[in-house]
Amino acid sequence: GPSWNNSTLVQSSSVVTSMALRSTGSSLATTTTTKREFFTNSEQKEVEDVVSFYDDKVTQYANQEIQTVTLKTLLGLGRSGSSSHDQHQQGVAAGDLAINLDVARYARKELPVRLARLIKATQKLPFIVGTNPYIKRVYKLYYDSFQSITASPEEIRDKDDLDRFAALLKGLVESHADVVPMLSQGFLECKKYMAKEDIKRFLDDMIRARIGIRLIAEQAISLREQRHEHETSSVETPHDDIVGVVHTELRPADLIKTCASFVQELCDVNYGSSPEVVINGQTDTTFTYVPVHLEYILCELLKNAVRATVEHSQKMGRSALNPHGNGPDRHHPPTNRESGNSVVIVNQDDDQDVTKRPNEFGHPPVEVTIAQGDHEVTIRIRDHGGGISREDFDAIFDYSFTTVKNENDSSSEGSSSDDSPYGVDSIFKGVSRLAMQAGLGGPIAGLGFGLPLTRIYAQYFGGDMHLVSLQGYGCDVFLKLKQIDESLDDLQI
Ligand code: ADP
Ligand code: K
Ligand code: MG
Repeated sequence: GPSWNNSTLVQSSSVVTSMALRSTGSSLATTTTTKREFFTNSEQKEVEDVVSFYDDKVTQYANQEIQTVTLKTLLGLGRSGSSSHDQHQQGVAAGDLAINLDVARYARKELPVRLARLIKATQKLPFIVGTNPYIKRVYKLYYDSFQSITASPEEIRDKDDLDRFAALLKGLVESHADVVPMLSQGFLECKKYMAKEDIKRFLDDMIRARIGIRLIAEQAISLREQRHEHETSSVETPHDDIVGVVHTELRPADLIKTCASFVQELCDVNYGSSPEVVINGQTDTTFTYVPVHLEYILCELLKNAVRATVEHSQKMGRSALNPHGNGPDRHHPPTNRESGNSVVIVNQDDDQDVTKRPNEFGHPPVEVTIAQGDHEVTIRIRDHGGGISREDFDAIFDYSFTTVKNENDSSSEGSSSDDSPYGVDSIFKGVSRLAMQAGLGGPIAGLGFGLPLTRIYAQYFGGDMHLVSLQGYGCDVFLKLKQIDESLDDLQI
């Protein structure tokens, strides 16, 4: 394919630095350029040939077919015999080493292939995009992970081998924690070098691949951890309802509550106040799902909802002193609460409508409604944050689109560019700095990745997500999640 952006003349020292990094995965240096020299296309081709020599191993792996696995097999439920429920009870309760070894061996064989494909896909980005420090860091992470796994023993024969391999995977998964903010910042800086649709295609593919890679790795890690827990506990295993990455008795209300508290705190830090979150509907619902996926989705959607609510309050002039402001909500009586914010669960029979009353800060609550269908669970996240303007609406699912103002937006045209297009300084500026400092969960908004990522996660197991904007009033987000235990045989990882 067209590896490099043909129309772009590239600075030579950037080329060499970048090539070295790409081929050896050696330590990440930012592109420092002292003088300008340019490569022609044919010279670029020569460099490319040199690189391909070093990349032989990656190529060899990338050319292998991906071996998808059903979720059932990945969870170690694929062995013949009793029903899948009994199977996973047995699998976990017995700490079945054979099953765990199967999963680990599969991971050992499959992960390098999938990582190699990600590496190749990243190499095919327009050359100038590949020189971006953030993209390079992501590239290096994948390259290093590929190297570590392929350098680890191929055979996984016993418990010790398995433990060693799982520990390796655990370290790798942790090292990848910041990939999403890095990709976000990288592509924000590169948006003038690539068509929007190409960025979207690349990131959609990359993120889907990443979800698969993580599921495989986390499953290998978690089966081992559960076995350890079981071995050390003298009584019945406490985690019959957890099969590695999957939880068979997941209570959305509990997870919503945890995420809401976390997001409220984030909101308090950013804005000095936050709305209540009311959880209602079928709050006793439990279903089978991957908790980390649902947690990610809920946090992103709640962050959007609380941010819209608080910013809309500010716009309407609602405040602690004037909770009803001059906006359309003035007829609502204030909530009669003692102090601070809370998460309230309203039973479905409770007719007391707390879902619209502003708290003492003037923020109407965010309402999260749980509905249990026959084959799916639907979660509706409703805010009174003013909705989305028509101009913005078509863009909200684009990567990096955000209405958060970033004064250091390095993607703006006409920025001084006497050296590299990505000043070394840009690493320490803007949104990304916030993202890195905020740690888990990142900033409340500003990466522009929340909605597109959330939809990919929702769709990964056959669910979906829709956002409806009532402009001037608020948003409803409908999250439909399939009962994944009904389609374990069909879900391909
Ligand atoms: P970010 O939150 O980082 O800006 P997202 O992809 O999560 O990125 O959202 C993109 C944009 O969509 C937001 O910047 C905001 O303008 C708009 N948006 C998303 N959810 C809501 C909501 N519930 N109410 C109003 N606007 C929203
Ligand atoms: K977006
Ligand atoms: Mg968001």
